[in-house]
Amino acid sequence: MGRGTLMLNNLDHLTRWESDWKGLRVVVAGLGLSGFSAADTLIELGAHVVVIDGADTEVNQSRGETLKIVGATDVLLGAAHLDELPLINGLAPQLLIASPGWNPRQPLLVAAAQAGIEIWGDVELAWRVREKEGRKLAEWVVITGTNGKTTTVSMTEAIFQAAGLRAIAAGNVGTPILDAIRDPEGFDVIAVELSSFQLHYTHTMSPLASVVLNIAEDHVDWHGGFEFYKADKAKIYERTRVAAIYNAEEPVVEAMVENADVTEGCRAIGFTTNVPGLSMVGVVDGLLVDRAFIEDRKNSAAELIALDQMGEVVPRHTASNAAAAAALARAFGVEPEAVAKGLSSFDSGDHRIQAVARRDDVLWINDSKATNPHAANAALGAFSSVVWIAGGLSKGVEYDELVTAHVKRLKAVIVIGTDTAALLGALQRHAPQVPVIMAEVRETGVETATGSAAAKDGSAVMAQAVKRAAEVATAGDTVLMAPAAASMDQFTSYAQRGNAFIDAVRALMEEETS
Ligand code: UMA
Repeated sequence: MGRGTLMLNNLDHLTRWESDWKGLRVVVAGLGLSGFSAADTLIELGAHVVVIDGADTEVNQSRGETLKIVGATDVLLGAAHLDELPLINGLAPQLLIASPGWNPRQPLLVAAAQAGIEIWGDVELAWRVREKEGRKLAEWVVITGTNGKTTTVSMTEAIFQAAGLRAIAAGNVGTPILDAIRDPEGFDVIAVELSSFQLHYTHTMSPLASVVLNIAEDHVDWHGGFEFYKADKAKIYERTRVAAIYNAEEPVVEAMVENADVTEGCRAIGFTTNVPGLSMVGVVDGLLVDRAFIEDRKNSAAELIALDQMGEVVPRHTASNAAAAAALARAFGVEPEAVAKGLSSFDSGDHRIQAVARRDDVLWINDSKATNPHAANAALGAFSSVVWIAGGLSKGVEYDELVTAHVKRLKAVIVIGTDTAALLGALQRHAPQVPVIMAEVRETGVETATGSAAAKDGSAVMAQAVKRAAEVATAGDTVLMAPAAASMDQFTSYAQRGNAFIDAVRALMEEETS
């Protein structure tokens, strides 16, 4: 490597915990889960860290105090700090760690890029400090996709644990990857869920196995276009060492593997809910089978699990996620018995096509996890006559395709959310005959006397939506709450939105019986 390259890329030597991080001047952008873990790690490593967050809230103040006590150089809270890069000990920063919520057009990130300062995410930092004397060095299997990431990462964790391995699910699923990395004992393997945001800021990761589950329009506003979103998702395959796993039913995903710069010797492995071809995991007669990781794969397949062992109803997308999780585990060397044990013990959790009640032959389904049109598409496709509760934060996506695909099954649409223009436009264009009922309660959090927003729990808006749905639903209909949008305009999370729906449906049932 020439001197010029060294100067431009002067952080290349930082590749393990014991590398020389001392005195490195770092700005950490964001004081949420990932920002806190990154700042805390860097301080422990001896770096000089300034943390910036646009929100001067009580939570951030208290987190900031904690970081100052352990040795942060400074913590800057409030919008005033978002435009200019701070000096650290009188000098320009050498590295900026961006939290996933920060898009690359933020002035601070633009300034860093223009000044030639490297920008990493917490995942890049975690990759570079994963090796530490005296700690077990974990393999990484990494998972992304528009939908199904959290289910698949949890299934993968369950399979690894069933195999007797020390394993954990981390990353976008909720446990920051740096927390998993810093576990004193270490892990045999970490199942890492990665969002497109995290992938954008990841540059040198070289996982054992990687998978893109599926691709559909999402987070377009953050990335500035669907093409950029896809390109960031595809980064997951770069430098993969053993198996680059793709959804064989989605040519776009397969093309990502074909174009990826993987490590020499890495295999492309497909997964499918159909009969698997050579080098694939798939389904034959209700059995999940492996035609990828067995010696005689040309002529035979190894049985992993009968799908009905995973539950009474196994929807197609669940079988698809199970196939992907099985492929990741098999790439690591897990035996078929452990795949079966892990998948049969796996509990898919709430808020995903979850039956809440059936009364007078009307089925009430909570699919709050449908935070984008692709996820809602799976839910809508499962029922024939639907009263659809939809709407929320649309994140810049289009609804035309979704409405066109399901117009025949829509009996009525109850619209919630504050950002309804895209959904209403699509309904007007493609489903003009379907009644659209607006939930008029517009709950977006209440300003309190102290100026802080009171918690928004959306219960009133959901109760109204459920009442309106009950007025139009008749025998044979399904009331489906699958908003195809994020929840944060009226609720605190998709889980809380789902719980508000469950509560409202139960309250309605009680009202009717009393
Ligand atoms: N902030 C600013 N300016 C900005 C954006 C954010 O100052 O322009 C500040 C906020 O005030 C806040 C902090 O940055 O204090 C929040 O950072 P963040 O939004 O990046 O969130 P974290 O708490 O660090 O959580 C992140 C992931 N969040 C996002 O990607 C938005 C979590 O995924 C993840 O679990 C966590 O890291 C640990 O890895 C959540 C998510 O919604 C579940 N993910 C999206 C999804 O799944 O669709 C991608």
